[in-house]
Amino acid sequence: MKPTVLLLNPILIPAINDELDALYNVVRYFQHDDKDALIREHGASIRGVVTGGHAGIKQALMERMPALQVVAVNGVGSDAVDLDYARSRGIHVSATLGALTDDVADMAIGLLIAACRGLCTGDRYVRGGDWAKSPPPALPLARRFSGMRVGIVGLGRVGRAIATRTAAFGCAISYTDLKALDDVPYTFVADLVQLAQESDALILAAAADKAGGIINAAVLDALGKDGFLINVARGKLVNETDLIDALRAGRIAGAGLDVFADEPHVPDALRQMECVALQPHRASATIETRTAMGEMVLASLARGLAGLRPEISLTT
Ligand code: 8YV
Repeated sequence: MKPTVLLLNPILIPAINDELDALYNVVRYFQHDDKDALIREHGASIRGVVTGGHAGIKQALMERMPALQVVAVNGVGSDAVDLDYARSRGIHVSATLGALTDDVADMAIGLLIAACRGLCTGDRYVRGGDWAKSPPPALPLARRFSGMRVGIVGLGRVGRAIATRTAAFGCAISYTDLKALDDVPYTFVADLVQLAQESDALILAAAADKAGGIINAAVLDALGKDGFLINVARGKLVNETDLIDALRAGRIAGAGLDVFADEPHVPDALRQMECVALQPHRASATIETRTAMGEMVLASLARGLAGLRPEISLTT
């Protein structure tokens, strides 16, 4: 009999879905309205779970799956998984480390250019017919990206990939992390407020397991009226109320956001601001990366269900 695997979020690559269906009895959680009844029916037989980085899985749901052996996170963030509980039961929790690095870094650069050059505003201006109606250009001048002083919060895989990209744009790069890293040529700044003060753009690439709310009014004020905030990590790193206040009052110049505190709900205030470029948590959403991630998920499930440790396990 095929092992039962619970899919908490859709996988968008058809070939990965086909492979999952060929190997497992796949229960697609997101397709069912009565989720409680679904788990009552299948909970006892579920041996594997596939979830997204943002969705994760809580202890309460894992508790209803006594045969659970492996949780394959289709993403790199593990902040939404109750890792201690999984560890206590010997459940492997894998993540797709490395697979999405380049795409997430690309998105950070895209959002920064979009925010400081007003790309979304320009697009709306042309698309809405305003250009033809009101020549000469009625849009304000934008800000230059090349040569900006960039501060990176979290110099893990994604942070480093952002650094190499910004270096190619002639940017001066500083970063903060738990400690200075001795294998990078960038300037370490321990204090986040000081990093913000010395940066034209602050780019968030940190894990959010323990760092909730670190971007607050003090950090935004240090970034200053010409500064941009870019977030491709987790919404909860930012105090969204403080961010909205700072943007509204012109205490920072703009923001580029792929992630939010309460996805998919984005505050109206942010949706209405021209100085903000928005994305619906899509930094890893390319065919290439989602295929690579899906293959890692398949490999982790195969090993976990065979009683072996997946190549990457955060708990075992
Ligand atoms: C994932 C993410 O791609 O990797 C993460 O932690 O948040 C995303 O980039 C998303 O969870 C899709 O599964």
